[in-house]
Parts: sequence; C-alpha cells; structure tokens
Amino acid sequence: MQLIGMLDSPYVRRVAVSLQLLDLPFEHRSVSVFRGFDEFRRINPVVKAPTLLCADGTALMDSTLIIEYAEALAAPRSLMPAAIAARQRTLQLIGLALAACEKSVQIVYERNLRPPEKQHAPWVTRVQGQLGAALAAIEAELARAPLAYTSAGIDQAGVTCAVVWKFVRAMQPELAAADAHPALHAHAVQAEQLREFRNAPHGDGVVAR
Ligand SMILES: N[C@@H](CCC(=O)N[C@@H](CS)C(=O)NCC(=O)O)C(=O)O
Repeated sequence: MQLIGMLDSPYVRRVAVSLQLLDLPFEHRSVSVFRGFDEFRRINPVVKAPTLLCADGTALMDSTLIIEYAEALAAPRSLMPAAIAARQRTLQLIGLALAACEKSVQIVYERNLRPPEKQHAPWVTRVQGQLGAALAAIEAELARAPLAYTSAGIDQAGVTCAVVWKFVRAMQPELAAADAHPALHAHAVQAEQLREFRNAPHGDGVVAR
C-alpha cells in the first residue's frame, strides 16, 4: 500500500498516524498537490491528498474513507470504540476536528492562492468564526473528559484532534492560543510525543518506519 501526499496536510497526516497505530505496513510518497501536480495527476487524476494506492492498484481518496478501509484491513484492531456512547463521542469530536481543519484550510487557500485584491474579508471572518466555534467545542468536551494519549489507548478522535491542533497552530497561530484551549493543547502535546506521531511530523518529510 502507498500513501500519497505531504505531511503538511492534516488529512494525510491523520492517515499516516492511523495506519501506524493500526499496524498496517505502507510506503509513503510525499508528493505535493501543488508543486507536484503533474506527478500527482499520474497517480490520481483528481489530485486529492491523501490518496491511498491499494495493493491491487485501486486509488482511494478522502482521509475518512481511507481510514475506514484501513480499519477493515486491521480488524479486530480498531481506533473506534465499539460501545455506542463512546462511539458517539468519538464521532462528535472527529466531526468537530475535521470542521476546524476544513475552515483552517479554507483560510490558507484564501490567503495563499487568491490574489490580494480578490480576497473577501467577510468570507474570511465567517470562516474564522466557524473555526473558533469548532475549537471551542472540542476544548469544552476535552475539559469535561480528557482523551487517551497512549499508543494503545488513543482513538481516532485523539489522533484527529491532535493532528488538527498542530495544523491550525502552524497556519493560524492567532486563532489557536494554547491558554485559550488548555485541554486540547495538553492532549496534543502528549499525542505528539507518541512514536506514531514523531514518525510522521507535520512538514515535507517522509514517514519514518
Ligand atoms: N475531505 C478530504 C479533504 C482532503 C483535502 O482537501 N486535501 C487537500 C490537501 S490538504 C487537497 O487535496 N487539496 C488539493 C485540491 O483540493 O485541489 C479528506 O478528508 O481527505
């Protein structure tokens, strides 16, 4: 299996960490959707990161769907709790983290891809508000009950919240102050120390195995 995409993408990184936690062997190819557009297009004409090239050559995309496939391969090992109440909380937190991630990426694209005269301040304000609301909701939930952060105990909410926090702090540090999100920050600091996170650091490197 090959994971295609750069680890500066939180979507790629959550897959890279999840595949390791699920004990699934894979090769990582750090191809950029921007600088490496033509190379990426030869692998997946839609040019979406992450792309997972399966053993039979099938290209999967979308981090959540790739992780669903990985979960099926890894069963009975799983990063999703089986009990319904725990599963509901995990899904709630993943949804919040992915919404924060999407809003953060939208701000990056607005600022970096659009010429300054075409940027629309009301849109950025709206997206920043949505990002703030998602982070505040995660913080409230983690302050109520922390998430596990050991390699054996961390679940998909723990992985995604930590990866997204790292990304938002790298991209929009002014919207992700540690003192305003102490529970989320503390969780992410612990998670980032796990081998599976350290093997796949945010940036342009390749997953260490
Ligand atoms: N919902 C998708 C989002 C993936 C996504 O938007 N990836 C970005 C990189 S961070 C990408 O492929 N951008 C290139 C493009 O959309 O043209 C997922 O969970 O994988």
